[in-house]
Amino acid sequence: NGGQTPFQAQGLDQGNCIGMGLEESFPRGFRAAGEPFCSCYRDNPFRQRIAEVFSEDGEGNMTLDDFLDMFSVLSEMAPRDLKAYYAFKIYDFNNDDYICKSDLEKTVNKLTRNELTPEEVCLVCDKVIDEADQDNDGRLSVEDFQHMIVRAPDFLR
Ligand SMILES: [Ca+2]
Ligand SMILES: [Ca+2]
Repeated sequence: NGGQTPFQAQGLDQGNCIGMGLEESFPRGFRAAGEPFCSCYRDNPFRQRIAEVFSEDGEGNMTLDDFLDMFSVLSEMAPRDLKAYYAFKIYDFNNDDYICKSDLEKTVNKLTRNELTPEEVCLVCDKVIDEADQDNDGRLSVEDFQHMIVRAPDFLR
């Protein structure tokens, strides 16, 4: 009896029950298509924000359609303009259609996983706005942003 798993050792078939529950929570084809995507999505510091942007109610409660939209935008195949559009929405934390300095600070903090000091973050944000702000209004419009990512594609990753 040396080959028993901890589950079997407890006398119940618990391992199998748990496995079946997980299996049924996703439709089979959908789960297979989403699997590699889900594993990188789980580590994404923007996970909550992405869910907010793509959910119809804006609060992160995603329907299957929302999820499929998100999946197609985040996939390798999506056109760059489309990715840029959604990246802009994700970084525009207060939804006012501009990326201002405080939006950018949140973005930089997430991108760097809070490894920079507040002073460094401030410096980076000033530099980004300085370089990308085409019309000098101190904030980034979609046009400013698209100009920026042509030069700094890291923001789309
Ligand atoms: Ca904003
Ligand atoms: Ca601007």
